[in-house]
Amino acid sequence: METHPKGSHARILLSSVFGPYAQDDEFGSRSINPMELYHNQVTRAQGSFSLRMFHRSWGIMMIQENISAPCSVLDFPTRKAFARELTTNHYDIVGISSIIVNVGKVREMCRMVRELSPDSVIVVGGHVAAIPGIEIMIDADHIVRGEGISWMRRYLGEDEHAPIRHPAIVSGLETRIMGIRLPNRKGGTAATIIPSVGCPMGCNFCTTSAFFGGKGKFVNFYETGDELFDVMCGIEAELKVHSFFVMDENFLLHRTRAMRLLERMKQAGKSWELSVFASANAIRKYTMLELVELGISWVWMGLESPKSSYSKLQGEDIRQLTRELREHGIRVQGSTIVGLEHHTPDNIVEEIESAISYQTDFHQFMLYTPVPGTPLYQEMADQGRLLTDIDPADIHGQFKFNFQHAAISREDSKRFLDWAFWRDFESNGPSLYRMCQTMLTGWQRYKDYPDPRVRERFTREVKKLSSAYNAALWVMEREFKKVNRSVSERIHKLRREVEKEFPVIARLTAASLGPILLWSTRREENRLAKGRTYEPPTFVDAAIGFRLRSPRVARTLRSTSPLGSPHPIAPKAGALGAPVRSGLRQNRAGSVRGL
Ligand code: B12
Ligand code: SF4
Repeated sequence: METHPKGSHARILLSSVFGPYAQDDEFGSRSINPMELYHNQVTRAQGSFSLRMFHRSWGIMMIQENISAPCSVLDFPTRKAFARELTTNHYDIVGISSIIVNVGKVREMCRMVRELSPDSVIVVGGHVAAIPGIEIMIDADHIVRGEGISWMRRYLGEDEHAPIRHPAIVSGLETRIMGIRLPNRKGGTAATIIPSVGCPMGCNFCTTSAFFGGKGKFVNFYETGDELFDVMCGIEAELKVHSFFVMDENFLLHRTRAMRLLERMKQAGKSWELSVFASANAIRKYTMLELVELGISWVWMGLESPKSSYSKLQGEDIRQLTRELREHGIRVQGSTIVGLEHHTPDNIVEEIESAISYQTDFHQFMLYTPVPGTPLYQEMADQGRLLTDIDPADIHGQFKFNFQHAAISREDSKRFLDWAFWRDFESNGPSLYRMCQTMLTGWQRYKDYPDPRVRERFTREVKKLSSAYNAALWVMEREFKKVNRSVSERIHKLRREVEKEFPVIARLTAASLGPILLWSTRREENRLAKGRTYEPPTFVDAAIGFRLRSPRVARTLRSTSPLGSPHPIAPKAGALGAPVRSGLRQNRAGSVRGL
């Protein structure tokens, strides 16, 4: 492979695509597609109760940490900030990271680099590279498919097999719920840890599996539980966290690694909490006690329809598994695909109702979507079923089908999807309430557990439940009367239970904080109704040696420590103008009869 003539002396800029994101524009931003995880695809119908937060672009942070060349990361820039960076510093290499929906922004950024920094080599990586014919859609010198750390190391003439260093990443930023922005307290937010990329299961629609090699393949950054344990200890010390968001497509599939991690945690008395992604069959390889002792406190799993070819469990098994997990204090985030091949207008409502009846804490709904690079995309292309006039900015599973479904029209795909979100909210209540339920059950079950690590974890969690969350329950109970009285009664019952367990603190907080939260919730509901959206702040993690010329951009100079942590700059207020698609008011109109 060709290497850069300056090797490790090349000066590098790695950037994510520019914002704003949550508004419609000519570069492919869409109001329906904010730069948020929950509000984009999980709690989007939950109005002011939706969990709002941003996540940094971890792929380029990982690359930055694992090359020795001087490298700056620019995250969530505006177009202006990107232009300013290109003209303030001279970069030999400009790397752009993107997913498929943002290909229009990548095209514009390549154009800007050619104009403002004509000597720079342009490297484009991330999922956008999977688009067939991308080479002629954008003006880049290198398009990198798959794992980027090893590619960049090779390109710079560095050792691609050197151990992977993990940056200290705060998993979520600017968390907001019920109109309140939570304070950025050190250690208050989980750290992200990325043990591997890809998934060997190779489901034919799965873009992350396909991108990193497909069935039977994946890339492990940390092979063993020991390696993982050491990395986690480093991050724990740096960020003062006990809680980790484990960004691995199927963490529990790798049982030997997980069980060794548990052994090390026990030896060292680590009372960690892990939020993981795992398939149902992988979860079933563990007993509940193993999961609890390993600190699994949140699990994101596919709830494949038992009638689909992807199903890993039968319907009753899924129901039992989700119930069992919640009874052991493990929050469940279910993920349901809407518009599978066997779905028809006659059976889809029943299938969605069945998924909702599993009563998970969170529920993601996604349209069945052939994404470029996946086997499913190829199949659909071979069958001539891809809709060819769809803008890539609209192919993300939260809008409408991009293929000809046998029984469901493109327009109806959106209506079923929107209805699924609303129906889950209406019949199960806000996810915050469901989480509180799981937390209480877990605490009641494990408060006297012999292992002090486990007791400590549940006590930590329940502290929030007995204080601020109980005030939130008081608000949800009142506000939900307008939506579904029986859910409001369930919330009331839970609040009473919490107050029985913690009579003084819980009542006091509900009485003092409750009215304030009620006010902020209603204010937020009004803001959302007027079209308020939120944008992430811009970050510059500058390498030592780069100039700080722009007076408007405060940066962080990267420390030489492998765990040097990034900081935000120039926080930005939410942009007004986008139509709201969720909330207590709007969605009350959503009904199955409307379909
Ligand atoms: C965190 C995350 C987000 C964050 C945003 C993060 C950000 N700052 O951009 C949030 C939650 C906001 C988000 C939103 C969305 N996301 Co998202 N997200 C993820 C998630 C869960 C983790 C990404 C990650 O960090 N992975 C770990 C890192 C190490 O891997 P990586 O990013 O792929 O990077 C590696 C390589 O790709 C490569 N690489 C990456 N960049 C570059 C750059 C260069 C120069 C080079 C050389 C290499 C390179 O090297 C890296 C190391 O190997 C992935 C799923 C996943 N497991 O990856 C989905 C994923 C990336 N998201 C996806 C989608 C579709 C979306 C949304 C459209 C929501 C939706 N409807 O699903 C929105 C888009 C928002 C917007 N307006 O742009 C898809 C992308 C599909 C595709 N083929 O394009 C994924 C793969 C999920 C999925 N399975 O469908 N997302
Ligand atoms: S199990 Fe999940 S992560 Fe793995 S290939 Fe299937 S859908 Fe993708």
